[in-house]
Amino acid sequence: MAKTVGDFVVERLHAWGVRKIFGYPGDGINGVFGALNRADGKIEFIQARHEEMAAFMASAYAKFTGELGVCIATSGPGASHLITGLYDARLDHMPVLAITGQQSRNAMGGHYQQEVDLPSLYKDVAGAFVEQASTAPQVRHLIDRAIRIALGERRVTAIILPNDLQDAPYQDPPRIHGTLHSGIGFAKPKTVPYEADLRRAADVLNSGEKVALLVGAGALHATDEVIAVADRLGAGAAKALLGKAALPDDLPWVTGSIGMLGTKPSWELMTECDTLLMIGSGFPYSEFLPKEGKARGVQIDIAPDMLSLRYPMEVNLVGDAAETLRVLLPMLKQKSDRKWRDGIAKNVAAWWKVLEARAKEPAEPVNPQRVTWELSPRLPDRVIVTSDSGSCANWFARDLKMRRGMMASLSGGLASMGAAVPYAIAAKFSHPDRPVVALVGDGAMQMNNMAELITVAKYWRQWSDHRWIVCVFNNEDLNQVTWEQRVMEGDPKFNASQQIPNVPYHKYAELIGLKGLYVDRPDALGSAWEQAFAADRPVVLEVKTDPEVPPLPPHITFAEAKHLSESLIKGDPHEGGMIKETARQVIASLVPGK
Ligand SMILES: Cc1ncc(C[n+]2csc(CCOP(=O)(O)OP(=O)(O)O)c2C)c(N)n1
Ligand SMILES: [Mg+2]
Repeated sequence: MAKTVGDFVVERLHAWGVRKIFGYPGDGINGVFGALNRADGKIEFIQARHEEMAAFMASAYAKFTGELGVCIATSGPGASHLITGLYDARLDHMPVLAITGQQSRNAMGGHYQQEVDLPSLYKDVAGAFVEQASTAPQVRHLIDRAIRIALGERRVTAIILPNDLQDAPYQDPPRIHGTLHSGIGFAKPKTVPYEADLRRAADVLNSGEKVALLVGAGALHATDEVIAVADRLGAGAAKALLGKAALPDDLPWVTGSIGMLGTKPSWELMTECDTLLMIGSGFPYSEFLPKEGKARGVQIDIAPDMLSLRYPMEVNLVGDAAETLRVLLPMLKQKSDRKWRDGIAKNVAAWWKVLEARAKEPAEPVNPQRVTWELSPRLPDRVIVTSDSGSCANWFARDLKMRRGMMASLSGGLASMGAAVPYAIAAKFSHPDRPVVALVGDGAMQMNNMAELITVAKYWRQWSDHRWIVCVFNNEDLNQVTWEQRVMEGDPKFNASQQIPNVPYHKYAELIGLKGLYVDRPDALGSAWEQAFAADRPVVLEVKTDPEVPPLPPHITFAEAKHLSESLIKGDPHEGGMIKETARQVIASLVPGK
């Protein structure tokens, strides 16, 4: 059989180093699937339950490996299903290539079945490069450009392949006018600022007396360098959500998460510092950074378009975090005054005690903070933790203590529900030897994570380490948003939109061949985690948690506190049960002035 365009696509992807593709089949892309089959395992195809989940997997695969993530889907509905997962990659700056089918070239423009204007649909999410192929000799440069642009610019790119073209004989571009002759390969450059700019940055940092660091995903590979710079500057460091694994939480000057899901010591660090060094972070909420003019700022980012966005920086350095900090370090003077750093460490130590007390507050039946509090000391080395969007992201951000060598991620920029289980599956395809834990709300389980457990049931036997645990926070509520309605809008809980059915997640796990555990007493949590980590197969650990424990920001504003009391007065359906000691204490400790 002559080589088809589909065969060439697979061969070229392989030549680029692609070894795994996440996706779902359909007749619009069968020409490429046939070629994948003929390639006899040169590229592993991983079958998701839904194209959106395949795109989340590709995004997470890029996060956990640092390589290109690839997803594939059929024309029409398959291609449109990919979109949310691709936006996840786009907003978190991950290199992902989407390959989709399309109707036959002869049918296009004819209101044909499953004909969607895919170049237009993909124009935003894959704006860096999206092309629909029309001839065989064009396909080579489409693949080469799509991959090089995705890797080089850390963007999403897309190639759309009409189904008849996939089956057409492959043809290299002829040597005539109007053809392209592209090649493969991309080597990541070493990006470091000029010395004069580093000196300007060093001057700002050397003249500060209270230096605060904010590290994000761009610093995940720069742990040693960040620690060395922080030690030299006597600084404290807060971590943006995607930078959770950039610094271990056992360092006394690490203040943990920042922002709505943040900690009090991070808030204090940012409000009291006189100098801010931001490294590899796109953390969005400026109100959690120093007041404009209160601190001098230096920022390091690999992407110029992320510089001086959230705070007007005095020195903006385009550079890789590790490389840049390494050359900056010798220019920094050792700070001798310990007062600032000792103060931060005192705040941090006190805060961990507050978190412990909050986790141990009684609740009905289990306090959700207790779930992550009990998990922290039991986390195995090298674990990968993922979280869904929802109230568990608060406990993931605040309560979970990361150690050196662990990884953690979630849908950061897009903050989409439904990402934790596909992320945790991609974690295993990235590092089959690492244990994996996913934290997920019940709403997100029902949305799509439950279906994706079937993917786990299909593949877990091929993972060298079988420890894969999803912890479900069953609170029969879309709780994060319920609290947003109360605190930010001053509205009572809207039962019609917020309440969700009770589902026996642990029993569902057993039905599909996984292990199910159920906990409805706080003192059973520790041993449940231990059982889950000791299991011989993936586990669904379902915990019945209390929806009345507020996942509030570390400082709520006066307006928010007022809204909250208004919603209570206006008759929240949970009014009776809600004004409990837990909620009252937490709120009291958060209202400024108390
Ligand atoms: C795709 C998507 N839809 C809606 C939202 C808005 N949203 C954020 S958190 C949340 C509630 C999540 O509920 P659940 O998964 O049960 O977690 P809980 O907050 O109850 O712990 C919603 C609706 C979102 N982030 N993503
Ligand atoms: Mg819930």
